[in-house]
Amino acid sequence: MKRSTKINALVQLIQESGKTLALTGAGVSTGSGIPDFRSSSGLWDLYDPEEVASIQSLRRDPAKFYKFNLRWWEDCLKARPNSIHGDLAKLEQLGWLLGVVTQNIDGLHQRAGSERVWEVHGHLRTCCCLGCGAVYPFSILREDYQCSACGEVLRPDVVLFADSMPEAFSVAKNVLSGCQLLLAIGTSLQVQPVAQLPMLARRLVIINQEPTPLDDQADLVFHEDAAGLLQEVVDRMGQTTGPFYIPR
Ligand code: CNA
Ligand code: ZN
Repeated sequence: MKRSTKINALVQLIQESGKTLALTGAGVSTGSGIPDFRSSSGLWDLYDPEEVASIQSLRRDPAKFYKFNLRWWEDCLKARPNSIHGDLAKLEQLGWLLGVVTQNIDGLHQRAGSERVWEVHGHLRTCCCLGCGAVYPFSILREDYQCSACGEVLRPDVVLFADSMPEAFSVAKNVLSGCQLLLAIGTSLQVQPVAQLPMLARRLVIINQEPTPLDDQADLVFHEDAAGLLQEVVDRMGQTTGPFYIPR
């Protein structure tokens, strides 16, 4: 199918859908300078995730865990939203998108203006104590990773390997029920259980630079930079409002 025909089909799917959501992954933030995990230049090509980002590695050697992870988390906190975050926020404001379910922990959707964001792999706003459960602002980890109340190790409120899923994941599943169109953007769809979420939507569009295991099940697949594609979608829809539009 020609690219312009596919874009027409995508615009039509969005126009006909009464409930569209986006599911985003690390690929929406590579344009903000945060490397993803699974591209050929991704972080997991250089490091073993079990070794550096599991709850076991935190318990085993917290100093090493924080030395490695704080570096890329600080990069996330310093990064600025890019046009993909901006275009998704715009589609939400226009009422075409109900909101964004994201695997990212960088908070860039909210900083770009998205109001309904479900962070299924956690975030970098808080951390908590593995011993007593006390909650602290994330920034405390720059100084110390021990709980001032009980002395146990603090953990970030991001999902680590071998962790159970946070409350936001069940909420996202509920939000996705009755979803007519899911736009999976910049995600390799290889991480469980998030990779099961697309099955909850009636129609699926995948926008990812590389093939994903769910490409066969999608109604449309775009293997390209999501930035250019979303720009074209917003150009086409930017003058109109959708089912979730709230006049302000
Ligand atoms: P992933 O497995 O690294 O996949 C990212 C995908 O995005 C790859 O298949 C790339 O080909 C694709 N991609 C990269 N740039 C673009 C682009 N501009 N347009 C379209 N596609 C692009 O990442 P997932 O999110 O699927 O995996 C989930 C992990 C990654 C979650 O646990 C995240 O927390 C974790 N992660 C998050 C961040 C972040 O918060 N920014 C960064 C790195 C990893
Ligand atoms: Zn404690």
